[in-house]
Amino acid sequence: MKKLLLTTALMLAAKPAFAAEFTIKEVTDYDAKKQNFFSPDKLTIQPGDTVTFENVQDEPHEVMFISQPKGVDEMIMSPMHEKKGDKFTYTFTVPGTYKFHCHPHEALGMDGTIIVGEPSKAGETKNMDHHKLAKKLEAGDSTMHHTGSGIAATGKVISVDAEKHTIKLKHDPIKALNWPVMTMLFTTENSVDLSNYKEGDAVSFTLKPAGKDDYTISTIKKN
Ligand SMILES: [Cu+2]
Repeated sequence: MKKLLLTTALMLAAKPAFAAEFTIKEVTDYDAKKQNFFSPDKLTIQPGDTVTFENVQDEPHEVMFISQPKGVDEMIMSPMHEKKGDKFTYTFTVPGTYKFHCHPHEALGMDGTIIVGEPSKAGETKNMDHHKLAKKLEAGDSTMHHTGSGIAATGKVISVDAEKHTIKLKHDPIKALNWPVMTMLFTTENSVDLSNYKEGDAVSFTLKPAGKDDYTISTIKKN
């Protein structure tokens, strides 16, 4: 009897008294140096704790886990958070290091890390290949509008730096990429002349894949 009580007491002690709940905000702040970010973007929690990702304004974000402990089989991803208050909650049970990004803002460096208990050691995590998944979806999507090897899109100019070949656009939804309306900074190919573009111009442009999940503008014209 005494031994049984002792065992029960040990089991209770080994289990956390309660699971904690955390919130990570999905923030867009056009005045900030980094315009799209998770806050906080680094978080340490304990197994059994829950994290809620919450959009704090009407700018779209989508959470995707890109690396996680090998023991976690599922793909952890939120639906597209289109508006303020949209949220996604996940309970972390497997210890280790989890890395995530916002899919639409990946190229803009919107990412973060959650450590559950202790960080994973080398070789204890695996990458989740959302890009492969996205390509598969793209291949089977007949609603895409491709011109040549590029992806056709439209939008409005927010700002231009012709010298640096960058242009900030508020683009319309781009179905081929599963992108909602977003304001994004794009780099163009060097052959594209941006010197005649200014704020407010309505434009059509073509995106070409450039590396991992980045896109450059290969052609642009005013509408
Ligand atoms: Cu985002």
